[in-house]
Amino acid sequence: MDQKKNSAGQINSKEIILADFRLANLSRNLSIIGRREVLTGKAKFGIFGDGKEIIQIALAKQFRNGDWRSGYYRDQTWMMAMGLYGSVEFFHQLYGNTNREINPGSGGRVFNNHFSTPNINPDGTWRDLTKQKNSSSDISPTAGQMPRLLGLAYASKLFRQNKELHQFTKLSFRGNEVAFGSIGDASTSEGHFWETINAAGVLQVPMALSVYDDGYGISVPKKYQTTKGSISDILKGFEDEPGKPGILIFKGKGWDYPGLIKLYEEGIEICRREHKPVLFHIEEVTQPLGHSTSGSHERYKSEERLKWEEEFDPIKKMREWIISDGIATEEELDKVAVEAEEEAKESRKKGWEMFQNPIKIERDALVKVINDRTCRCVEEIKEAAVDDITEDLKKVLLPIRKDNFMAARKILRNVCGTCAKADNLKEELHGWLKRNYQDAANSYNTFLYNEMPTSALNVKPLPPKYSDNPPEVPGRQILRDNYDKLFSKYPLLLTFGEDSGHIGGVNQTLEGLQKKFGELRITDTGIREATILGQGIGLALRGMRPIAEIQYLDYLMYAIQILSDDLATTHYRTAGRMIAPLIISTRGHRLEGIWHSGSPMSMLINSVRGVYVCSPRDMTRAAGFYNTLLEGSDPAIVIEPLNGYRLKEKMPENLGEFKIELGIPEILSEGTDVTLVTYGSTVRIAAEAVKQLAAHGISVELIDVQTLVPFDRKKMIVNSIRKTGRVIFLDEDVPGGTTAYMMQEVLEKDGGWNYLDSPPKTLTGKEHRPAYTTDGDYFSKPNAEDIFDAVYEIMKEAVPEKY
Ligand SMILES: Cc1ncc(C[n+]2csc(CCOP(=O)(O)OP(=O)(O)O)c2C)c(N)n1
Ligand SMILES: [Mg+2]
Repeated sequence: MDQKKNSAGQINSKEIILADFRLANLSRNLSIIGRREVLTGKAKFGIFGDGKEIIQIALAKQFRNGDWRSGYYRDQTWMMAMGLYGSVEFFHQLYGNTNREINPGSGGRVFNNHFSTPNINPDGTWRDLTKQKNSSSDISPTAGQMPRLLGLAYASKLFRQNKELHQFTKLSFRGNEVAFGSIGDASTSEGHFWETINAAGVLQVPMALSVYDDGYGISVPKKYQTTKGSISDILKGFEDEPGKPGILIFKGKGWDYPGLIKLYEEGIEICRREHKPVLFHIEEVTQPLGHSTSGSHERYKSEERLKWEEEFDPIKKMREWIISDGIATEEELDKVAVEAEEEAKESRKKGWEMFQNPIKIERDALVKVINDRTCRCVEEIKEAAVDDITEDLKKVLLPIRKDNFMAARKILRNVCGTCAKADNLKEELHGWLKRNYQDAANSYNTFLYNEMPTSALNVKPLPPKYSDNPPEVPGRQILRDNYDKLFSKYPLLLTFGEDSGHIGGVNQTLEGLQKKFGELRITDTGIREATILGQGIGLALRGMRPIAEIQYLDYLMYAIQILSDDLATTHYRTAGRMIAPLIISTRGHRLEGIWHSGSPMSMLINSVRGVYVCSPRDMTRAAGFYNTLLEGSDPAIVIEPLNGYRLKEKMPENLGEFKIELGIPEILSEGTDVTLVTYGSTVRIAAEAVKQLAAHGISVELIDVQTLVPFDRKKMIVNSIRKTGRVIFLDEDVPGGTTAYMMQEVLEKDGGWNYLDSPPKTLTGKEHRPAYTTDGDYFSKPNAEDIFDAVYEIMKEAVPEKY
């Protein structure tokens, strides 16, 4: 290899430098062509990595097998430099190609330049993560990548410091992995950024974050984003000092190829060796094509800025450096640049053909079905409509599947049903639609939940076993002793949260366990719900089994963005190739006060589809859910009933073993008049009302749904309604909240309306947040008397002569 010392004193081969120059050019050309594809209507939206090419080439040089990335939509060159993204794939992403073989990162489900690598095999088993370069899956919300980045870095710390984990050689090589992050300058204004930086400093984790400072967040310049206009200046207080561990801050320039290579080499070496968080503030970065295809930057950048951006274009600067250092000639570089441009053009062509061909094949098959029809309709208007729609379809210039389906469904409306079955166009069209809908559903409507053998839904239930005379203990002890078994059973299990460590949780469910299992497994964290969640996601992506503690359900709101945008969509947005089996443990219901209600369940279930939601009525059930979830591989939330920690329950003998099936309600008392459906803490109040109603001759079937997602997989509630003919849905959420959800599941989805003899009813909390004190609670949430009256009223309406 032709080696040469460059002006920065580094040894670099000409071959590598030219390959880097070629990649930068290729990437830039892809961005330019990609933008054009959107502006000419071939793709819907585009966002690109122009201006950030050189930084990412330097950065990628330090990325080793086993390392992790959590970045954003500017990282195309980085991914290409690591061999994880090809130039044709670039177009598959841009067009939204749903073929998972050729567009594996997202299967066309998300915007372009959102990446991922698989962490599991198709059967759900873990891949050898140390033998591949790993990228977590990008999300579009700015700074949304930060909480997860913390978790990816934290995993390395655990894999290094907890010797018990050294056996998991496919997950980590003793924690030597760096978690690389990237973020734009403007996104550092987000709270997630600051929460993550602070937590990384506290935890001392190998997190290497690059801030690409191009001076703008879309059109808004830095002076509106960052105090003093410099993120590294204002982060100074976080900097490492002797005896006061913090973060290391490096500064570089986005166009300085040799400087950036050196900078990253130095910074990453320390980060990897010492597990020190490092931040690279990369200034003087350009964005030659503007923010995205949604607008042009000439609208907001001054003439002067635009001129500067041209002058400091990193590719232009790299070229100047290569020439001035005598590494290659202008002609050599021109040749490389032309080759790169050709590859980009060629890739576009291939990508477009691969996107269009299957759509055209689908269309042609449809047209053939119509043209081949032997039976003509006697109604001329209908015949003409069929022909017109078909002709219009053939004329569509840039066909997408929607055109085919719209045409097929409109034609269907105009086909007579009078032809013989054999040559019946209606039948043919139905067949075409069914086949192709199935295919489209596979492309767009799969992988919300784990459907692999590792699904928690496949875990076999095992009832709690009791001795003849089981001791009755406060519920929290059942959880604690169950955890004790789980921590012995699963070395990869850990839990962390506010007050979880030293004191063993605010409700003492982890009492004494830190002492027994160590601070790395039962850990206190700062008050930072979003990054507690992200910490859990990062750990789960790396094969650990985290239980992230959120002190109370109401505080989950601080983390709902990460929970909803990141965790809940991980499996779906990677078209099934990543899982993050994070368990979130929290407690709720029956608390008093506006911010301690524990009630906003519909907020949860409607924003976290993709995550299972368990709402156990007592601690035995809660423990059973943890036991089930740890045998499966799905993200889930367990909401422990807050007022149940001190209530006595029978202590099972098979702690750590008994398991409760997800999605299977339990009938707590059999009845014949009314079915009463509820969950969580309200079960106890309902049981009290059921007793009172029995004394007045009304027989209620009380059903605890146990898990809200999945919901009643065996239609047990409908079966109950068949018997009673009446149903009431009860909880302490807002009107139209979770009771409405349950009602839809039972009456509409499962067909329960068929068996109703009385109108269905919901009984919920008031619309306002619940007020403080027992009285506040009594008048804010349903109580036993309310339930009594509601049920009594149904009966009175049904059998007025009796009640
Ligand atoms: C939470 C959120 N708010 C707003 C947006 C819309 N948005 C997308 S990119 C962007 C600007 C980001 O700027 P910066 O972080 O500097 O990154 P750059 O695009 O400049 O590389 C904005 C406001 C978003 N995606 N997410
Ligand atoms: Mg920016």
